[in-house]
Amino acid sequence: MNEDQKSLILKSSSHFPPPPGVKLSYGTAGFRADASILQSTVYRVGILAALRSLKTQCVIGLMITASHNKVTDNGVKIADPSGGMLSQDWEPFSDQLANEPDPQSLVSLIEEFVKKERIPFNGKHPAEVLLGRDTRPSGESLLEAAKQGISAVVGAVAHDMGILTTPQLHWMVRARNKGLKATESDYFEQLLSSFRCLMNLIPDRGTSNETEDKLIVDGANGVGGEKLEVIKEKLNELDIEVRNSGKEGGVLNEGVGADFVQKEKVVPHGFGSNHAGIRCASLDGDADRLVYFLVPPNNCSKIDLVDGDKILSLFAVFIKEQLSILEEDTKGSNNYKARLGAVQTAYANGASTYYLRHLGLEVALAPTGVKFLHEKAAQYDIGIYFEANGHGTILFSERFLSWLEDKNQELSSTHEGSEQKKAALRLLAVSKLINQAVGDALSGLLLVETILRHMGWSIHQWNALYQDLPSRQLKVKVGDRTAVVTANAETVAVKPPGIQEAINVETAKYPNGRSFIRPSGTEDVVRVYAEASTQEAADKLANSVAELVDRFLGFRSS
Ligand code: G16
Repeated sequence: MNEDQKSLILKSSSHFPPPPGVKLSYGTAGFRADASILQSTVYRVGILAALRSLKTQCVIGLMITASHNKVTDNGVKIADPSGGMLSQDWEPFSDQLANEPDPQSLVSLIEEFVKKERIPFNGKHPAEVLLGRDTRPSGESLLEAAKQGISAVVGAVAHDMGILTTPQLHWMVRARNKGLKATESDYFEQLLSSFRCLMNLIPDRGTSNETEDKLIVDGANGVGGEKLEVIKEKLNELDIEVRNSGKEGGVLNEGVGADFVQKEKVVPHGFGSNHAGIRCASLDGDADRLVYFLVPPNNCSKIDLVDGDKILSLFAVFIKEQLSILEEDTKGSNNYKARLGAVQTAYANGASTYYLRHLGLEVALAPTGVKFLHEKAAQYDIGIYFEANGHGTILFSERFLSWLEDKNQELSSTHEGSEQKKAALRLLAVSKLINQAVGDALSGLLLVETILRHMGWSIHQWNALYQDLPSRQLKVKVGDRTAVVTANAETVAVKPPGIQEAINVETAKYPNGRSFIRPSGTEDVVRVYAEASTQEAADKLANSVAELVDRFLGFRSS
């Protein structure tokens, strides 16, 4: 770094002093806090994005969103060259960068990091960053702060891609770095063409199709509803009604959206008894999560939740079916036994894990956070990962895809029109429809819709794949949530001392009882999860574990 560069950062950072007494951490999915204190953080993440681009010599993404959090919060996260989350070994530097109060020390910190990482500052490949934001009112000014941070690195270029879903930005970064077309219309085009390809391959089963025509989607009053309207305009094949699109004046994530629906298990605003029995879905604030639900006819405030675990299971059934068809072609010269695996977190309902294992899948457990699940899923030929909250996708390895392309070619000459050929085409279409960078509610929704039609299933039949064990999730406000430290993919609390033993005593009181605690990485709370054989028992267990958290860590007064 030369003197000009250092003085540029020194000068520009003086416009973005960090708020005194605030310590932020990169967390589960980037920095998140009340939007009013984020200018400095976002500015500094702008610098980080430019450095990451120089280091990797690739295009990097910077997304301004706080996803499921309340509308007054905001946040910022980085998309790496693959379109995935920021490499975890850069997280400690991002925390230091965000929290350094002194401008001169900030410059020294950057200089040392640049040296340590051998980041090239030779001007040959200037940094390039794609910027996106969700619909939060604070997004526009935070985006300006990000641009200032990026331009504090000499020669760096920022491209404002406008209001996007988080997965759209991740998709664009991945596409750009693969040398593919990467505009928003290319994204829609890829989704729609692969969706149509799958629809054209739906078998004629000769039996009645139970899939109901209409789908009603809760857009969380966020960007997802807006983008789904665009898809809807281009699709004649699906009858979609979007509610809570943000146009009706509702507040982002308030009584609406996938996080609300999945955690509270009640109908979102704008849905009621007139929707009983109809297939409904809910997106979260930046459309990286998707859950389905049913409003039952008798008790309209409670819903039947069809969560991320069930989406995973539906995808697993379909992929497994296609792989089995391909494996029937034993005469072909080019055969391959693909490794299909699933990745879940401790929040996965015990019944879902049992179901997936029974289906013959390997099931791995990862800590909460897409970055952890994605890494594990990438170890399979086809890895399906989902959090119960609806965040997930299907990853196809390059090796498997290249085998599949060859197989498809081989079948074109020998078995055109065969079931094997159709299975190969279906898997190729899925790999294009489902976002390979990150969980994506819009592409996930289109895949669910095609699979239901492929199977000829109603949402009731899908929901009946297995029966969830009753569960309950609670949040507890404490003085310092970092006092909770977990191990074994968050199934065991190792700190504060003694709390796990106390949780074990409570859990043992309930048949099929299971409970764990973990500090949230996106909100200032400790989360409690409990499941048991009845809802009453799950509620009691969750409440008693929440009381333990309170007893060990103390209530915060605010
Ligand atoms: C983010 C992460 C998810 C995680 C969720 C909740 O989702 O991407 O992997 O499950 O936060 O995390 P925590 O329990 O640590 O608060 P989103 O949709 O908010 O970006």
